[in-house]
Amino acid sequence: MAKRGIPVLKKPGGNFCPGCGHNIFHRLICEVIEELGYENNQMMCFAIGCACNHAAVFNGENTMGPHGRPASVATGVKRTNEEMLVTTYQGDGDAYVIGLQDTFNAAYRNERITQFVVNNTCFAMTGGQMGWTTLPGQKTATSQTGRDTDTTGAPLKFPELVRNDFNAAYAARGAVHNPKEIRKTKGYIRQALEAQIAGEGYSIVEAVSICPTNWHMSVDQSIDFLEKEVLGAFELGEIVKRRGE
Ligand SMILES: Cc1ncc(C[n+]2csc(CCOP(=O)(O)OP(=O)(O)O)c2C)c(N)n1
Ligand code: SF4
Repeated sequence: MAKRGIPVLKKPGGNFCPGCGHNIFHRLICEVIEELGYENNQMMCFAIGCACNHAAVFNGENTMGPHGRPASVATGVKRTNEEMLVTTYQGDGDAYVIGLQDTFNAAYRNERITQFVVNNTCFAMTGGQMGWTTLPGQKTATSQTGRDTDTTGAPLKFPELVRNDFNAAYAARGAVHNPKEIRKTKGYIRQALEAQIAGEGYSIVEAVSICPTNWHMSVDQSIDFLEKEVLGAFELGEIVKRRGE
């Protein structure tokens, strides 16, 4: 059997907590970029949050912007480098709360970029505050009696929003907590990047992920919570399929 190597874009090590889905999702993206032959012709745009730890484990070109702005930075890079594979690597707080305007406008304009977003139902790096992906009733640092959807709205499902209202090329939600879902998520990443390469328009892949540190659970308890609660609110699968697929 062929030996499985570390993708050239991925440095070993890193700062993610044990069990965190960030590292797995990030590695899958690195694998697919290399498999598509774009490791020397790509730009990954990121900002702040645990997602910014990506910089410690990424061997390729990347550029950091202010919190929430990766979609706008990626838009600028792509419009001036049309042949380059341009991606963002973000948390849900970055992409869907602080950066919702940037993410929304990039998708609305059908920019030829691909957004990768880790949905761990909170702002993780700063201590697990409530975000727009927090589940109804979920306790966080800023919803200590549980999220009240009457006063804070219901969980935001951005890929579904793209399906309903925009002309996006591809949108999917995967998970990375077991081998079956990891394999499927890698397929979604490939579809999203191939859509960009083919010039079909905006693409996004969200990965639902555990955050044992801010959920205040063990890794096993976190996986159980993810399967029983989080996946009940965030359905996995391809949400916008590529036209002609
Ligand atoms: C404009 C601005 N507001 C707030 C912060 C503080 N801040 C830094 S990281 C972070 C949380 C990021 O959460 P998320 O994007 O979900 O990523 P995760 O840590 O969950 O991967 C926040 C609120 C900041 N750096 N800049
Ligand atoms: S705090 Fe949560 S999201 Fe951040 S690295 Fe740790 S487990 Fe991952």
